[in-house]
Amino acid sequence: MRILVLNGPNLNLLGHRQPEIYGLESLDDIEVLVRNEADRLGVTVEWLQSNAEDALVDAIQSHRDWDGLIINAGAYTHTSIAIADAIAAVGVPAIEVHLSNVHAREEFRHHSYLSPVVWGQVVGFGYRGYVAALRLLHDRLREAAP
Ligand code: CA2
Repeated sequence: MRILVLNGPNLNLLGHRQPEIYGLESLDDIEVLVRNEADRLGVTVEWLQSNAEDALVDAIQSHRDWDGLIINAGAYTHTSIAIADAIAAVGVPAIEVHLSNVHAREEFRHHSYLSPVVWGQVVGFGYRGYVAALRLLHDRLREAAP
């Protein structure tokens, strides 16, 4: 099973600023935790971060034959029809992750263009949300095609 994990703009800054919102872990720390869980589950993970919307769209397109996608699109969550279209177009089952509880924050973070095209969201659990999303996607994909 191959799962792409995509991280959007500014997530490379994690661990350095606003730890009260996003936690103390860096994106590299989270990658290690996800890779450890992936090894346990026997899942191959590709891990990418980009600040550029087009690079995120390109990554989704070029992994069109992968089994699953975990995406924290950062602020593009709230703005990007292009990323939503790419997820819908490739048809790869996806889970949306947010470190913070976006629904408890500013109004503009309450809407996600991605939520209609993903299986579900994991929101507000910090780095644990990535690990949970990996387990959830793995379990549901195995259920769909054992
Ligand atoms: O909670 C999340 O995971 C978000 O996707 C993070 C985005 C934000 O725009 C979304 O509304 C919710 C922001 C990522 C920026 O990360 C930073 C990390 C450290 C310092 C500043 C920004």
